Amino acid sequence: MKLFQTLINRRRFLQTSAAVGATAGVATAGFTGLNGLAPAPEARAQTRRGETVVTKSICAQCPARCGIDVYTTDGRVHAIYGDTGNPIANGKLCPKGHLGSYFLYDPDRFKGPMKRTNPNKGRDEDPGFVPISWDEALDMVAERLNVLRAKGESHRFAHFYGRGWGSSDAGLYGDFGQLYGTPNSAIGHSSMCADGSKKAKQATDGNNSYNSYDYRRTNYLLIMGASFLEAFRPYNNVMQMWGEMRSKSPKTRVTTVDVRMNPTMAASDRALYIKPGTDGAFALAVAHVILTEGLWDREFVGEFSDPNRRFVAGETIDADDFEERWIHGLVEWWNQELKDRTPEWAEEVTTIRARDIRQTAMEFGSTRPAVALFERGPTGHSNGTYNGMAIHALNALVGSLFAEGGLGYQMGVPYGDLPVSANDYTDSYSRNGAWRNQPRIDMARTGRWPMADNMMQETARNHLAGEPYTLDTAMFFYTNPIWSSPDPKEWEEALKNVFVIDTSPYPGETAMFADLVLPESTYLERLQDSPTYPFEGWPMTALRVPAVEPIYDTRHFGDILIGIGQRLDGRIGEYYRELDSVENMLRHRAAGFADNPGDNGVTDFESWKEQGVWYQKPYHYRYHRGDFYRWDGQRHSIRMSEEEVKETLFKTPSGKFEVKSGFLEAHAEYIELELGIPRDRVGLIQWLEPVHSGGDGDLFFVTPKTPLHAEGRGANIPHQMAIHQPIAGGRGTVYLEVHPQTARERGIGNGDWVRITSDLGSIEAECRFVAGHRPDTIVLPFEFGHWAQGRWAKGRGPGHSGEVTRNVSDPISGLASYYSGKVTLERA
Ligand SMILES: Nc1nc2c(c(=O)[nH]1)N[C@H]1C(S)=C(S)[C@@H](COP(=O)(O)OP(=O)(O)OC[C@H]3O[C@@H](n4cnc5c(=O)[nH]c(N)nc54)[C@H](O)[C@@H]3O)O[C@H]1N2
Ligand SMILES: Nc1nc2c(c(=O)[nH]1)N[C@H]1C(S)=C(S)[C@@H](COP(=O)(O)OP(=O)(O)OC[C@H]3O[C@@H](n4cnc5c(=O)[nH]c(N)nc54)[C@H](O)[C@@H]3O)O[C@H]1N2
Ligand code: SF4
Ligand SMILES: [Mo]
Repeated sequence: MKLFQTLINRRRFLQTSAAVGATAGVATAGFTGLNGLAPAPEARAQTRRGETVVTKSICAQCPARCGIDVYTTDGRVHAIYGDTGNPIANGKLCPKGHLGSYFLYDPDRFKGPMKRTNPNKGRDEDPGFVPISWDEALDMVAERLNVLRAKGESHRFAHFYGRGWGSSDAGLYGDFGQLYGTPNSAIGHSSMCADGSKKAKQATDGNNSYNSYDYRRTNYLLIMGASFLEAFRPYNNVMQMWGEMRSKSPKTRVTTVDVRMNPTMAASDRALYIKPGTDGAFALAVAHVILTEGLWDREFVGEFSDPNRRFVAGETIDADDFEERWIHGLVEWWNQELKDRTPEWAEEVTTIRARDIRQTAMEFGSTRPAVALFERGPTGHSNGTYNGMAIHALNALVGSLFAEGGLGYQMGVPYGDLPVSANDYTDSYSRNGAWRNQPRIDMARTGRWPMADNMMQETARNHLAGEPYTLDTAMFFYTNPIWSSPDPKEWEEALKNVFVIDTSPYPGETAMFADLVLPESTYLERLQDSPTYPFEGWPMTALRVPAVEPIYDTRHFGDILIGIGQRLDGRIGEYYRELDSVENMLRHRAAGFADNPGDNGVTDFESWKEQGVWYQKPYHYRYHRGDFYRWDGQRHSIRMSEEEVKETLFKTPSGKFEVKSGFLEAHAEYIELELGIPRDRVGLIQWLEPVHSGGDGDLFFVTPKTPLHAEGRGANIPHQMAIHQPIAGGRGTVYLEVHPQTARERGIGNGDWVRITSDLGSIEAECRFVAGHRPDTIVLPFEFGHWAQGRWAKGRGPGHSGEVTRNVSDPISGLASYYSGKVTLERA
């Protein structure tokens, strides 16, 4: 295709080779060869072995953010290993991490900014990209934005992002929105990712966040719908923790609840197959047994005033008889919900045998410390928030929150301030312009989705309906909704008449609809901060240091945004001129380390660059026998008052762990309307039937992540796919995993080509028998079925799972219900 032909013009080539020469310090035969030109004579004559430089950087293929040592010889990256000084990597990487150089040398990469010449957009339309200079490209964006703002329509500009890293990219959005004047800076992809678990935590303990975990000292792990050995964050590290947990004494016992046989199920002590969408019922029954068997942590939960009293199935208790300690609403929860949630009841709902539920509950309740964790499995359904809350409440019942061997929340990084404050650069339009009265295009945080942080998947349909308005210009960073969203055809329609700016280095599906491509440098070419995702709780921030100068005419997203800002009219331009560059920002951020030296000696920008990471142990908070303690610099000795606990740990209205959620009660009317729960009951953690989408389908359809898959981004890496091939299918095909009985009932044989159909459409795949899955659930790994993204990514399918997945979401968290779809299966 014309599109993928080398688009470097002569000027760009000269810039490129000069830059590479500068990094390597020598003219290199290897690199110039890439551009198809004859190597310089000195280089050809060179006989000594190339010098290898090791750069500390950060892998960018998944949210684990592992520290990497990048080995560069004569300007070419040839090896990537785990950084021994990085606490997540500990010198190791997952298989994807080692393959990072393929992202750098991907032949399908955009080589510089491009402008679309074909006004028609569609899967079969060649965009007709032609190269332009960065100045032209940035001027073009600024001009559009200035015109919109002058018309009072700045809200019709939206930023969208997926994998943001830190203060030097996604961290720039808030100020941009406030200065320029748009509520849509930025719309993140979290509602297409894993917001369900965050909301379940916000609703119960007030922290809108994933957890940090103290696996090394955990003695029991209950894993529900999280792919611990394939995806759970931080992936490389949790695999290492698995090794520690399973070889220490006492060995951490593991029960896993999933809908299919995945590596975690296979490696666990007990694997329980649950009917999709029913995890809440299982967790409620476990809670029921913990209470009836008297296994709860009395110092955390509270106790009966009369020690002879007990929780008895079906019998209410008197509020006066039980004194609640750090839990709010337990008596009501028991009386109105839990007392009837017996294992026998749960067996009917979940299909898991009552005696397995009881046994799991007995083990979980009698082993300390014990942790219950979950991710997209239980939450990717219409009842996802309640499912998550029920699982998370198990941690409270056994006193694991902030405890040794339990779970906590990630501490922030003591960054220095930026050189300038955006507040000093506002004008009357940014302060009072009409945009202030406009909702976000996705309607998140409005009456439509009052509790959701983002609703990216609603954008396309809102734009198409003109409700609340239509978009004029949309800029995408590290997200590709035209492929990864549920029902992506909505996006294909919508983006036909929006001016689209994509910053992807790769020709993904969204880029194929772009009017302007401003390609970012790949992760091995850019400088970028990267504070950790929730990990062990203590603060940590890594630095991505370029291993090579950009090999093409690309820039870091932060610098692209600053470049646009500098070209905007009025005071905004001044602000971005003062901010100057990503490097300048990061130098100011690192100034915060002077008073907070890292455990590895990092005190400033230079030492941060050298070590690749700043961190400071330990975690500051600890729950112990009924009280919370704070770190005094030597030990956890400062007992925290109830007010301090409420401010820092349980950020709920009651300052306690809420099994009757004040957060949900504040939205009672909405929840009643959307989910049909009587208003006075919405706060209680409860069983709610899932609503499945997809029409008359008789099979559940699940599209999980695999170890060699990197969200939608790894599909054009031939080595990743080659290693994948035996498990998931390789070139030109993808395996749909089907229970043999399910297949035979439909006349389908192992290896047959099959069609998966929902009320939205059909996709095809190759059938593969997997006797380990539930017979009512078929499994297609996510990441296959691209129609763009590069020459190796295309044509493996055909069709991608999103195309048969309805765009429906949990009304509370807003998480797209990726795992609630039903389909039919037949021979193709
Ligand atoms: N290798 C790899 N790791 C990654 C990523 C990646 O792309 N590749 N991406 C990262 C990202 S963005 C995210 S959001 C996380 C996601 O991390 P996870 O949520 O752990 O990943 P999923 O693959 O969605 O796995 C969810 C599991 O839930 C199961 N499941 C589906 N429905 C149900 C159900 O109703 N009940 C139960 N109990 N189980 C169910 C699926 O079979 C699957 O095993 O992973 C991160 N880590
Ligand atoms: N059916 C189904 N769909 C799913 C899921 C599922 O389990 N099943 N999982 C969901 C989940 S958990 C997530 S997180 C989303 C992820 O989906 P998205 O939000 O779309 O995120 P990515 O796949 O990270 O984004 C891919 C885009 O980033 C570009 N890109 C790659 N590297 C870079 C870079 O260095 N810089 C820039 N600027 N861009 C880059 C790629 O070319 C591509 O355009 O998908 C969701 N979609
Ligand atoms: S776990 Fe994620 S960040 Fe770490 S090496 Fe693998 S892909 Fe890279
Ligand atoms: Mo995600």
